[in-house]
Amino acid sequence: MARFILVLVVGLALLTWAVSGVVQTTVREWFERDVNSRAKLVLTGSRQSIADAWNDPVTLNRQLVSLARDERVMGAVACNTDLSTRSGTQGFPEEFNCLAVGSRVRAADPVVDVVNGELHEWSTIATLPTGRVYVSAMPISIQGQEVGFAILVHDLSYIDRRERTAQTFLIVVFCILAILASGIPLLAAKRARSDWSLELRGLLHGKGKQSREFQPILSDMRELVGRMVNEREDAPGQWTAERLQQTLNRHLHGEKIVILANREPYIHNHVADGKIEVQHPASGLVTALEPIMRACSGVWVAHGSGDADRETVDLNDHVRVPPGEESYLIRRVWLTEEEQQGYYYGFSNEGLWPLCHIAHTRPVFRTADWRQYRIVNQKFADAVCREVDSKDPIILVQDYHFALAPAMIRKRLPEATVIVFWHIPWPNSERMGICPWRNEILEGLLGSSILGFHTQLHCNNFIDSVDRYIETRIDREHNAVVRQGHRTLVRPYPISIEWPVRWVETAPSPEDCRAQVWRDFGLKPNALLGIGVDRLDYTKGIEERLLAVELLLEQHPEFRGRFSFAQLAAPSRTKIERYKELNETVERITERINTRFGKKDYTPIILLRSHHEPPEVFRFYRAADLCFVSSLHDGMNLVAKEFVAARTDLKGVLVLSEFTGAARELTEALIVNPYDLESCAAALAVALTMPADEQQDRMRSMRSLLAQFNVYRWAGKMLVDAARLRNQERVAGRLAEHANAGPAD
Ligand code: ADQ
Repeated sequence: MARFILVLVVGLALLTWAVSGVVQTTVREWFERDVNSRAKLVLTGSRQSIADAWNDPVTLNRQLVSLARDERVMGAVACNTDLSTRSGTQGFPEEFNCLAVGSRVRAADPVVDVVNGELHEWSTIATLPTGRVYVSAMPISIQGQEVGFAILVHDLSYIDRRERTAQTFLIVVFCILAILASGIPLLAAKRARSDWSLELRGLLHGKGKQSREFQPILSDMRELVGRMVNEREDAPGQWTAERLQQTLNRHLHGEKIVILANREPYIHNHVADGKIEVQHPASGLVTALEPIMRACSGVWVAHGSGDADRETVDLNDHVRVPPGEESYLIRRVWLTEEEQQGYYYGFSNEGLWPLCHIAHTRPVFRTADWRQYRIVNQKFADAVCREVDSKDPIILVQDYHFALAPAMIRKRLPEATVIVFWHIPWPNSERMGICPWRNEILEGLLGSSILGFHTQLHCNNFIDSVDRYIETRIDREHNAVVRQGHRTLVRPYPISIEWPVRWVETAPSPEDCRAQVWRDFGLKPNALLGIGVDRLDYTKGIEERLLAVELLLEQHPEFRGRFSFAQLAAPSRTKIERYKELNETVERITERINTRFGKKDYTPIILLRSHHEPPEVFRFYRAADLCFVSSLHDGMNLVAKEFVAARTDLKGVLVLSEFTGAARELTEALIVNPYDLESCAAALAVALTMPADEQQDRMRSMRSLLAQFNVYRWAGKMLVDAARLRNQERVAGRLAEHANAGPAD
């Protein structure tokens, strides 16, 4: 619009300039012609009376005065043939006296018409200090004898004045036109815009009639708004707890978030002397989600698994956490032994967990476990629905324990935004086919609005499984699945850790941590320490890790007596046979290596089979020379990220399995295949001899990545996608209402 108006105004200015030139010339020519003919007329008309009065000076002067009475005539004069002045009016310009004009009147080649005799009619336009004048002269004859001539001087300054008036007039007209030309379109556009925005606003609020022309605009607007939201949220800068909170307020109006997860973030257990202690469970899911809950508040619905959990809840089974801070609620759900056995140990951890991880443990599917899994999913879904405070809440469902809950929640709350995050890998469709209840699992998950995985590969595997086993429409362009009119977006959201990590903020310096650990384990001053931190789980490749350490000591005698590897192994799922076996195997391998290479003052493998609270875990991270993550298959693996976060001193080397999601991001780690023991031992040797500046370079690069790609960004991306989806659904709902209300006029 601005450009159009500019072009219009410049065009008008040029036009006015051209027109004013033409007008000026034309006006001048008109007036000059007019004066010329008037002068002729006057002189011709008065020629006889001047001739009659020629010899009577008084009458002659009166004649001349009467000629000069016209306000445009400056003066008149009568001249003798000898060019002397016979009579004249006052104020006659001296420049055109009889002598000056006479030479022209007598000229052989006069400018104007020639009459008989010696004298000629003559006229010219001249410029005096007072302005332009028109001078005309005409011979006077008495009875055919030339006796002299008369001169008349016309004032032409009025022509200039009129020219200027005409120009001023034109400029005024131009200004008016320019104002009208720019103002009218502006007013019209403003009016139209206000009408449009009123209509559009009405439409978005579900009021008024929808014009047909709005249909394409609305869809464009939706896309544009989506893009703007994206761009805004993709804006550079670090994601923090505050930014996440602001995002929630801006896009979701600070709505209460409800998280459903099997594991609770704070477990109350009895300890000695009847006291109750709070424990932070060893769980990647809890590590990631707890900072989100502290930032956003809301309710975390989970299994109350601590032996003092019942004593610490209120009448609604709520407890406020974190202790001392109390920014959100845990809603504990109680499970019977039978339910826990079937749902948690059975279907979740003997069925789905090995199904989703390529770790060579055969999945076990029992009908009784499946029944409990369904019952417990319903129990948790009901608990979630009781915690919400609107008909369209935001519910974050976590992990493979709750594959059925999304559809159950949607049945009771059709307008809820259900975001599911699957923390473990999703197998390929062929492998998924092993599960006898694969269709129910897939249908349950498709109750969600957004389904997140760590990687695009897992998203693809999920979509392929849906494609292969159930009746749906797959929208590959938008990575979405549409089933019975409901749409589920399938998206990768690589999980991470908080940044900065609170346990690092409060930890002693790396030197102090090293000194403490060295003291605790009686390590020699020149000792080297490797660290592994895991739940005792067969997917983590702990056996392979210990075997690689054994091979290192075998192949590199220089590290014997010097290099120790501390494995922090939190007991996990201990009721399951495979985990018991793993525990025994790890113990056996440890004993063998320690017997083989250990000495009185040297223990190669330090096996710490217990849960460690985060400050202790971070003390080990900060003390170690290397951290070895050797998972056979891992959705992400947060231990790798925690180790990098802990190394504020830029020291230490990460040796990382290529089968973790983390290996895609932490590319400056030494990436290994845990099945290839030789290369793992070689990587350990490289790590233990890596120059300090190379360690720093690698650490710096990984730390800057984690600072950006932290868990607030992970949650922020999901919540922004959820907000966009909610907007789109609202607009789509209104469009559908309008469509149902009949065609627009
Ligand atoms: P997990 O399998 O639990 O997580 P991981 O991501 O490594 O694995 O997280 C483990 C967490 O438990 C870390 O915070 C670690 O500090 C803590 N931990 C481990 N051993 C401990 C011990 N002995 N004592 C105390 N704490 C201990 C699942 C998936 C992962 C995914 C996460 C998050 O299997 O692939 O990264 O969820 O999505």
